[in-house]
Amino acid sequence: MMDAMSAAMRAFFFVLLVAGSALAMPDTTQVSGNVSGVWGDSLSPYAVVGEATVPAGETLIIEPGVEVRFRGPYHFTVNGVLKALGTESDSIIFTRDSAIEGHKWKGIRFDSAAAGCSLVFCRVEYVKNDGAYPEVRGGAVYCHYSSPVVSHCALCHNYSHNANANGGGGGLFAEYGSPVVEYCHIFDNYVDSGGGLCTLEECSAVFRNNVIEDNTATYSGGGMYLGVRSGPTATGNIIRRNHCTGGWGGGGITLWNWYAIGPVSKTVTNNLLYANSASDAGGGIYTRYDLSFIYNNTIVENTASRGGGIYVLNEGQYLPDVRNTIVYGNTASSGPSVYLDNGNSSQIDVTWSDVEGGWTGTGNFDSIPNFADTVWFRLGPPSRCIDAGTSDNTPSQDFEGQDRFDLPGVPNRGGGQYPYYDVGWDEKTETGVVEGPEPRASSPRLHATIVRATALPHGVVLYDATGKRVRGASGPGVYFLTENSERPTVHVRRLTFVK
Ligand SMILES: [Ca+2]
Ligand SMILES: [Ca+2]
Repeated sequence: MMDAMSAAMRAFFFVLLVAGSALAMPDTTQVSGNVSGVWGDSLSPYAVVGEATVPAGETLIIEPGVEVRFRGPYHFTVNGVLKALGTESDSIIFTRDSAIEGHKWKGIRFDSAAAGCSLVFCRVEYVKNDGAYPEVRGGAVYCHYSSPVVSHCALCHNYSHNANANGGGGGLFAEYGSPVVEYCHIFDNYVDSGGGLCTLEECSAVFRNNVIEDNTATYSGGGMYLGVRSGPTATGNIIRRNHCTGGWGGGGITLWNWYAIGPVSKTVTNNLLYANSASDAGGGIYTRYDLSFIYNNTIVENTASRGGGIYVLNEGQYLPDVRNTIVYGNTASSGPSVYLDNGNSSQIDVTWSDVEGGWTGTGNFDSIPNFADTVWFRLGPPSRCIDAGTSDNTPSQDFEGQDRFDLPGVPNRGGGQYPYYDVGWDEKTETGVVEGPEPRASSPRLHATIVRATALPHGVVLYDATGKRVRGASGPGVYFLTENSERPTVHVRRLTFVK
């Protein structure tokens, strides 16, 4: 009798176990090895159970709504063509399969990939690279002799770090080639150099209109590290609340070359660097033997020990060229605005700029910028920065694509010609976008966070695309949220609800 009951109970539990397994993995498609063709929503999620490669000569197209979930430390290597083309209302997710350490993966790695690769409306997260050099390089995306377009993506929660500080590029690492990263939200990455983005070698990447925030670098460049021999362009980016905890420093951006190599220029224009910090040098920008064009940036409220705004090390060779830039409200025990290392043998050219504490150079001045708000740092009248810049090689549009403008009633104190460029990343216009407290609908392109959410976290307030408060997401669409209803412009995020 006892034996019979035990057998019955064993059978009962066996049935439960089978049912449980089926529920845990509904309709999963397992993939590994060479992959190509089309991955569609109907077979999603795709579980990656081994190394996966898009071979040379092959193409993999991933359709909107697909989830690619990794079950181990596998590389997703692209030698051929990868087109992961999500949409604003239905993104593509690359992530670990479950929230365990063993499911962190090795990232999307473009290695001599063919032309035409692109990631659009993708979320790429929970990559962990901690091996030896060079394997450790890159978080979400790594590019080696490859030039993909990465657009409207969230690149977050990635890790690239080892004991020798060889890691970098939590969002993207590029060497050689010319990738484009635009309209992305790059946040909460932890690396050695370049918390958000990193370039080295002969790389002419373009990084534009991204929000790069809350990243950490242990060695250099909390937001970006634009390194030796590379000549990228960074324009129109918000770079805020990034940190460098050791090494050289550079809370916001590190720009470095090496004097033995000869001049290689980087272009850094129309960026906002706000509230970044470095434990040692360069709260906003750290520059080292680098001839960079640093035009029309707004560098405010960054902190460091040396050089709250900008730190310079170059022994007088290859001077950074700063124009039309605001350096204000930064703090450091030595050189709150600008610090020249090596007993002042280092030098920097600064002209047509508003530098707190003053700085020698044509057109420079020291005047409270009189910002209209503390999120977008737009200029409010009667800011001294209006019509006070130069048009000499500086960008003819501001961070939000507005043409430079001659504001009536303001004297032209700049060095260039009509329409008289402003100093800083913003051009003050009469009829432009909403100034001040309602930026949500005015610059939506700057917010590209894509989340899969069915319920709002506690304390979050949701707005629709017109700025009207809504009680809940009724379906797919674009929404904005704040995490603090008392200061609704401080933590604005754009949400795209999918499915
Ligand atoms: Ca102007
Ligand atoms: Ca403007």
